[in-house]
Amino acid sequence: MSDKRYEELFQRYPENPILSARDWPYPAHTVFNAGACQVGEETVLLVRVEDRRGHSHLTVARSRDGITNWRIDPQPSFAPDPGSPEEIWGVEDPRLTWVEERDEWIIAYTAYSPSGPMVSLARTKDFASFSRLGPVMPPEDKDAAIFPRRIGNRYAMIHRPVSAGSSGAHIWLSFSPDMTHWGDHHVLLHARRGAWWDANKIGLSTPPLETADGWLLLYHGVRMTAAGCLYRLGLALLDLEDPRRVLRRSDEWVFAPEMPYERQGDVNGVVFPCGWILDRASGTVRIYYGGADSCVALATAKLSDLLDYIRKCPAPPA
Ligand code: BMA
Repeated sequence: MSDKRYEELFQRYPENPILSARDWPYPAHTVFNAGACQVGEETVLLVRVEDRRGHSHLTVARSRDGITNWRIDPQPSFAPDPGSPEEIWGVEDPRLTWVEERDEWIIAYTAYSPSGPMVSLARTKDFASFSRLGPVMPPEDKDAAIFPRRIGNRYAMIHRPVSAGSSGAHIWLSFSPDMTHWGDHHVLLHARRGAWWDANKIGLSTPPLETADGWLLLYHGVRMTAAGCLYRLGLALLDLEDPRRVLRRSDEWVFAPEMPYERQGDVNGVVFPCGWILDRASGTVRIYYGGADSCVALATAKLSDLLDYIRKCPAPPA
């Protein structure tokens, strides 16, 4: 059984960042926070691109090895729908889930409406054409992802609502019979308080990953400091058949801004993964993350190391 130290849990790709605005085939301010998935022999990233108005859209980048030789769509692949007031200020931070029973990818993304950010869903079979399922959570809500299969007979979604006057932003779990109507809302993980790295504001990073031990979650904690926010990552494990049950949660962060491309950019001190891809043959997970809201970077980890780590973490208080 491996007992990896913090420094050994994740390995950054030495030539990070793997994508930045310089690589873009059309004018872009920054590229970051990409959803990720494997489609046949190719890695597909759905990259958040911010234009020089400050509005974001999503563009597909494809690569055979998931690291180099990206083929980037020559124009925005998924742009805000001019007919949807919900996305008038852009579409951001997509999380991709293959839903086998529907034979399609479901994209959970942040629609930036003048009333605040909210959760919308779209679907695609090929990342060439997309259709919208529409807004599913009103503002303020973001950091959402769908589970790959029904729990019981319902779809399940993780998301992060923020309500005025609440004592923090927490991660929630909701259910739906049809992917459109969502209810049975539960708080899944509370932001901690005080000095903790994940005090006051947390959110899901990558979609839940099904493992024999449970649903593995990677989430971000936001530490407010006098110099700004620090976005760091922790792990949690949910019961496979009843994901409302949190089995484990890391006390310490497992990944944090350390490299120059994570520490310095449009927003300093941010690592923000929206996608991870498990290669079942090698047991390696590739984590694609935004660095400082200014680039896309890659880190890898062994799934067995992450599971060994989280198994040793405490069960949260009942
Ligand atoms: C969050 C999201 C992310 C962003 C992060 C740091 O609230 O909006 O898109 O990367 O802040 O700026």
